[in-house]
Amino acid sequence: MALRAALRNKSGLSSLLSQRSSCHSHGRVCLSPVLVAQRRNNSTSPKIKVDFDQSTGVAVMQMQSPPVNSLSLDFLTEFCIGVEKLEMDKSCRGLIITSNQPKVFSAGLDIMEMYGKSPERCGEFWRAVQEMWLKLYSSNLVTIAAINGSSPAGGCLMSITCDYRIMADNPRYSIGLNETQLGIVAPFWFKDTMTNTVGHRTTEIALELGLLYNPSEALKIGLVDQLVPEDQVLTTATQTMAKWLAIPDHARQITKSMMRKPTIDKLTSNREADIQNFVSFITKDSIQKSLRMYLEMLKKRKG
Ligand code: CO8
Repeated sequence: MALRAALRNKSGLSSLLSQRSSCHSHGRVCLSPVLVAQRRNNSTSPKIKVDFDQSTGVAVMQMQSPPVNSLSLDFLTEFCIGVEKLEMDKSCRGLIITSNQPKVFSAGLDIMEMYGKSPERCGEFWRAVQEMWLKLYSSNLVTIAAINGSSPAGGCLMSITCDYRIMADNPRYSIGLNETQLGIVAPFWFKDTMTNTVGHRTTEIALELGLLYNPSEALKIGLVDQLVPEDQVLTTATQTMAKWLAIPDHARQITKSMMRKPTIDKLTSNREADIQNFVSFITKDSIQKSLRMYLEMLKKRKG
């Protein structure tokens, strides 16, 4: 698949999309007919729905991959392409990420992508996870996570790459990096993103114990910025976005980059080694066994 091939390629999606979708003339980006059509309309792909309001410059991206928006390779590929398209559209300034699945923002990485797969496939998957993080953490857009359900592990990672987090005030929902509970280890860039959000000591405790926080606890430690009633998550995100967009883009973008660049550089300069680490770790028999037990536990809990 061409899109997956783009993720496999070190230059990532940027080159593919720039070849496919834009040309440069007199210093201005001109979009291909496909993108021009999408500027006016909402674009829908199977796992992601994007509503872009050109009058406000704000796009709402709804994750719609039942049952729990788990981050599979296909999901991540679509997601990255969606973000990249918005990033390339000069009229887009803000992105709100939310879920249209009941009770769940995202269940994190699709465990089935890490269980019983070949090393090659695991490597391809991990590159896509890295790509998602790089796209979001380095995005020039204002990014707001409208967390309208549980958000464990990779779902939490996705949330903490955003500039601001608004969560539904429902004690049944939880958020956190719970990797150790699965017998796996949050990679250094998950850890760094969490540390940048809530500080070193809180991250140390959270990661060692694989803690999942309810919304009040998450607010208390600064893992989310605001709690609102469930039916107000999206409207609050839209109102908050307007405040962020009142700041001149260039000043905000340079500030964001100043804050995040060292963390981003750490992964970009170690990307291949990080993929190798992931593949050799996840394909170990003992880790596969832990994942199997966790999957069984998920099924039993359901029953
Ligand atoms: N991947 C794949 N399938 C999943 C996942 C997942 N992450 N989460 C849930 N499912 C499946 C369930 O098994 C179930 O399948 P089925 O219908 O076939 O039985 C279905 O989705 C629905 O799940 P639930 O019935 O549990 O749905 P609920 O609405 O009751 O609960 C939750 C939703 C809270 C999201 C719950 O499903 C849950 O806790 N899921 C597990 C979340 C989790 O622990 N994710 C961790 C993924 S690992 C990760 O993101 C980072 C890994 C970093 C790797 C580092 C290695 C070096």
